[in-house]
Amino acid sequence: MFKWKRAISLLSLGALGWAGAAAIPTLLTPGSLTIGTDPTYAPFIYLKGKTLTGFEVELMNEVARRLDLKPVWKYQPFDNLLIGLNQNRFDIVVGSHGITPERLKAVDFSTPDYCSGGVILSRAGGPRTVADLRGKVVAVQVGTTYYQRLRAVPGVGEIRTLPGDPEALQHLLSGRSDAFVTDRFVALAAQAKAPPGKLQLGSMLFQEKIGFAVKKGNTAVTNAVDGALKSMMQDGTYEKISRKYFNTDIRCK
Ligand code: LYS
Repeated sequence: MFKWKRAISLLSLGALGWAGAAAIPTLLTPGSLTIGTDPTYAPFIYLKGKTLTGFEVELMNEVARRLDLKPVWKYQPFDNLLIGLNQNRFDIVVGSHGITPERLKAVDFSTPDYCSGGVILSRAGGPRTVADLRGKVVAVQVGTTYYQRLRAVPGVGEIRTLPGDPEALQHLLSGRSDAFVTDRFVALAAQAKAPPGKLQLGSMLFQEKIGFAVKKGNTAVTNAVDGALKSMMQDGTYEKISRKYFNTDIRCK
């Protein structure tokens, strides 16, 4: 018996594969999606042993699957990611980048893949509000929106910029800083990992839309990724991945 269902699904798979490859003539390596990232940002992008994992990693691997592309991940420090993108090292950057007017001058962004914001994290008894930061030492990762926003807070004693999020957290845990400003979900994950009662979350300083960065004018990649992301948001895949990490759906409302 002729298997219609199978024939149709094979046909559409073929069409999808063809459409995916044909629709992105600007890929650095045909058939692959070369992705730049900094894997030090749990629970969004991190290494479990040698395996790269996290919310944005799972999202992008699924985007690549839907576009019939092999995801090839390359690691760079956060501060070099957008520069590397403009030097044609990657097709796309997955770095939990906030979509800001400054960054939009240098790169394009996908539609936001989640919404979050910067929060004050401190040791129990430490600063919780913006007013509490007066005269205090605050750790933050270099090149981030947290650094940018913190600079606008009047009266902060000292801003310590650290190369990575883990180093900034260490600064706070060891008492070299009074507070650490980072993403709310990163702070929640750090709090859960620390000894019970050691860390507390304070006020949210600002909210931001996060997106994947693509080289300016590379609309073939941006449109393909947006299309895959949209289908994942519509068919429940996005929500499933989001609930796995956060117990809630973190798409921008
Ligand atoms: N969302 C922040 C930003 O856009 C932090 C990004 C990830 C830092 N490892 O700068």
